[in-house]
Amino acid sequence: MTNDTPSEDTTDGFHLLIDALKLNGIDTIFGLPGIPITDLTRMAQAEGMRMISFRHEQHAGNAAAAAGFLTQKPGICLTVSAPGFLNGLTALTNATTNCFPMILISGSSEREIVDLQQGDYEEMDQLAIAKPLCKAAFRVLHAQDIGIGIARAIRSALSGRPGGVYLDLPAKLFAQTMDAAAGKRSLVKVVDPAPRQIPAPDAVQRALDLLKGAKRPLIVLGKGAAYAQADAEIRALIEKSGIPYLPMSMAKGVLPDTHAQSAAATRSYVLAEADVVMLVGARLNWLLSHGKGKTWGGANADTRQFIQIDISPTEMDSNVPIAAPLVGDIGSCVSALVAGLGANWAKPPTDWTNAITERKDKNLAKMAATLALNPVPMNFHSALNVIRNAVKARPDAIVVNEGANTLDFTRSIVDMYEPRKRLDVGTWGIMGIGMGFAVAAAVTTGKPVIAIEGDSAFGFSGMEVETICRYNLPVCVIVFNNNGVYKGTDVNPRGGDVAPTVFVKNARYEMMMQAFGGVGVLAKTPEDLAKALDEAIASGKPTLINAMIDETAGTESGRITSLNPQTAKKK
Ligand code: ADP
Ligand code: TZD
Repeated sequence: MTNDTPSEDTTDGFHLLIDALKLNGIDTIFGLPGIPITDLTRMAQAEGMRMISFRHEQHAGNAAAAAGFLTQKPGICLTVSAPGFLNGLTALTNATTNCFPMILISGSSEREIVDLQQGDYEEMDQLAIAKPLCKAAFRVLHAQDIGIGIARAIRSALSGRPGGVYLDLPAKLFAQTMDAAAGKRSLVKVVDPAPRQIPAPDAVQRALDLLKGAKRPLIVLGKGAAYAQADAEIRALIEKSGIPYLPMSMAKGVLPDTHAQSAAATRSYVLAEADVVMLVGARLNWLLSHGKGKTWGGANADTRQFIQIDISPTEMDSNVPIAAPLVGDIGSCVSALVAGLGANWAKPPTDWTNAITERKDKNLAKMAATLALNPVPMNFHSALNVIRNAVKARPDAIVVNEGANTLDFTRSIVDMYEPRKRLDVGTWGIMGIGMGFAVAAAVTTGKPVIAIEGDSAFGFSGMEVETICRYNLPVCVIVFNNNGVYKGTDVNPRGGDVAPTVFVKNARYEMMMQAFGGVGVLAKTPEDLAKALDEAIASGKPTLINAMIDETAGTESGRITSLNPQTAKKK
């Protein structure tokens, strides 16, 4: 092996990396060029890969994570060393937290200098820093190991519980050359990167027995169920069993939200009253109040039993005892349950399903009345009513959603009709995923994307509207502009600076899109919003609609006010 320029008979680290990705069906890289990976980005493009360049690595990383969730192939994020790596790391860790497969590939400085801390350009021991923050981390030092390095990264990201993987590639590696034929032989096409995990028959039977005895059963679908792409099996389980179900945020659309068995419109009732709850790709974390406390109170609080389907055995008993753990991949577990229901399966008692339907109808009627109002200025409901209708007309559109009130209201008002069409702040409730997720959704699916953004949330990734314009992506960003974080009415009691949650009033966000050649529209009424959104979806042009929302609408932290220390103290 030498460091000569490759000739016809030789290859180099750059090309081995590109060939290894392509061999594994990866055709897109999200990243940001610079030393030592600038040439890599050029060569990837020259070799026919899609190279999507961002303005900040965190958004490239978020794009890779969303691509991973949508496609079941690890999304690739490529960054420079130290600062670029750190910018990408938040996205890698967020992906790991959400169980999305991605690989962060960062160039790094010379090992000899880094390890002696002699002050190299962008010096940092990146591998050590990444390790505790992701699912797995590897470094490749020799060109002939690139094939194996990529294979290990792909398998680590996809197998078992999916997650983020870090791959450290020192600058020297890229220029190393080796014999082309040997290089080709060194590449690995990963066979069956996410092997099915068949549940044990006795575990299936235990779950079925519990379901059979239930008087008030409930199924909770989480984003693992969306990721698993077992849509037909899940529908069969819900419909054959007749059990009401609740979709977690990103599981909306696995079955259409308008499905008769959806209990989403009466969430608190079913959580409090269910006697047997089956979790399908959903963790009993804070988003489900840890499976205990007031949310899960009600008549069956002390006797409620849980069935949990998850690929990760250690998820069981994480918060409350799991009476029937079903460890395996969702497709296999759900098929086994459907097969076990048999011909004589008795649907749940009608006093339970009727009680749910009754409450649901009442709540939906109440919501319809609120949505029909047309207050001036526009509020969350009247604006979201427009988007609700737009998504109904284009169920293939992908909704990206972040903010506090903007998130909570969108989740409950905008129905989803197809699986994996909703991407949001996920397990951490992180702000800043908006434009990265939107770019990935557009690039990987080609479908229209509607990004529904609080004005604070939008600010975290707003510069990427240039990226959206540069690649001419069919993304319509709707900024819910209420002049601040949560709302725009806080006042500094001492005068002087504005309050910490307040922004420039009536900011003209639409001009940011205009600055890069996209369409920008100021919308003060639902009619303005509907017209602009229809045009954006029909034209596919990058669009930003600045939706002016009543600055007094909304509550502190949206629906999680109770997590604020001051509020918690008062309780
Ligand atoms: P939500 O936030 O929607 O409630 P979570 O992210 O908490 O969902 O839970 C997703 C769960 O799905 C994780 O525990 C993960 O291990 C699991 N999971 C992901 N993919 C699969 C799969 N293919 N089969 C089984 N479980 C899966
Ligand atoms: N920083 C990061 C990375 N993630 C966060 N979740 C926060 C800060 C705190 N935070 C929230 O939890 S929501 C939110 C912040 C700053 C913004 C809410 O304001 P908004 O939405 O304008 O986006 P609404 O609709 O006006 O409430």
